[in-house]
Amino acid sequence: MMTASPAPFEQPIYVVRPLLPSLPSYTEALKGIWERQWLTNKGPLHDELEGALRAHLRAPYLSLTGNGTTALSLIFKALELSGDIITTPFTSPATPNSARWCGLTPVFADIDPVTWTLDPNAVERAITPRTSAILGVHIYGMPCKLDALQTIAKRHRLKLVYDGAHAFGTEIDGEPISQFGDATALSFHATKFYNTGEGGAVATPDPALKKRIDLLRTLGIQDETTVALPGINGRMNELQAALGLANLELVEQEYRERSRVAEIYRSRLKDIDGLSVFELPSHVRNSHNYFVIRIDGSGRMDRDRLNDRLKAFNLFTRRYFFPLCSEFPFYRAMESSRLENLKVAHRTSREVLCLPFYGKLGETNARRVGDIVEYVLKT
Ligand code: T4K
Repeated sequence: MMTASPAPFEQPIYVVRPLLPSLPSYTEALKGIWERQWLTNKGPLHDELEGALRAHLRAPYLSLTGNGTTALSLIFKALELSGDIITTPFTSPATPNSARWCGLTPVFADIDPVTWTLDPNAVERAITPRTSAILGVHIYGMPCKLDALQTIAKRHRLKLVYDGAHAFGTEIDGEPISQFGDATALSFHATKFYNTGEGGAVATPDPALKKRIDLLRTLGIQDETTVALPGINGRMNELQAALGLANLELVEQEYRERSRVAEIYRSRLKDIDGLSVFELPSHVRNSHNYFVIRIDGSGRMDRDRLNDRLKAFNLFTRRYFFPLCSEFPFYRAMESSRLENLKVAHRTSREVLCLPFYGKLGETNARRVGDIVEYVLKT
């Protein structure tokens, strides 16, 4: 057992740092943009990235968007959803808020205690004649219960949408996650495993839906005089696409580095009372977007105290996702937000903590993080 206090980090260590190409390689890519003077509206880099990501993710069809929230909104509009959409409260505000923004009512259902994704039984209980869709979240890259949700959606003639913001590169038995359901939204925000600064995409197995998304993301403009749909501006621009192309070259190395950090965390944190690591099943390829631990209260310290005490070591962990979306003032009063309805989600949101997780953290710093977490929890 460690007794001497580990030294704090000299610089703040954040939960994530964005993947970035070298500045010279990015400025090289910018030269072409300057020469062409073509900044947005389906420029050549946009189209190149769309094709490259489709191939990389083995997505049947893929449309780039300005961010993940817009990707979700475009899906809801393209599917012409109305009424209620059943979703999880254990997620980013982006998930229910994008639905609400599109005139839908998010109805919260509880999560499964092991996968922390939507519990299919809870979903089925929440279905009413007002329900038009199910919105599952592959939280931390953990796939939703795909077969069960598909069966329910089919039985009740509902659309099935996935929020795959954390699931870049997630595969199940070698099958890419982006082919399931009617459509999957991806986020390429700076804090995601793969980023374009701000950015996102819609992946779908349906070519007709891809066509509608493409039209909706560009204000519905078909040609100079035809506006076919009441769309919005959901585009990605050329500067983002250039960053995306450069970052795509780096994802394999980033994945290896994050795998190494994850191994170090696992071995450093395995014998601490009350701490467990959130693990994905072996048939799932981890997206390595977050490294999540659970502090279940059986040890010496609760999650919030740990999160606070780590700050003294210049370590800034995050409580994704606390509070639950159902606790937000504008959702709190809904019937589905009642605590009795969301017991598993409520407990989970009070026990999870995301540790710093990015390739540049490096092995030495990962060991230091492990030492500090162990020290704080054991003293
Ligand atoms: N669905 C799910 C399940 C999501 O998690 C998200 C986004 C979405 C949908 C929507 O996708 P987008 O529309 O965003 O594409 C962050 C992100 O803003 C948000 O994208 C993300 N989820 C959410 C989980 O996390 P914050 O408020 O925690 O970010 P912030 O600014 O506190 O950053 C966290 C840490 O990252 C900082 O302490 C330092 C580091 N950082 C951050 C930025 C922005 C950097 O080092 N560089 C940066 O540029 O929300």
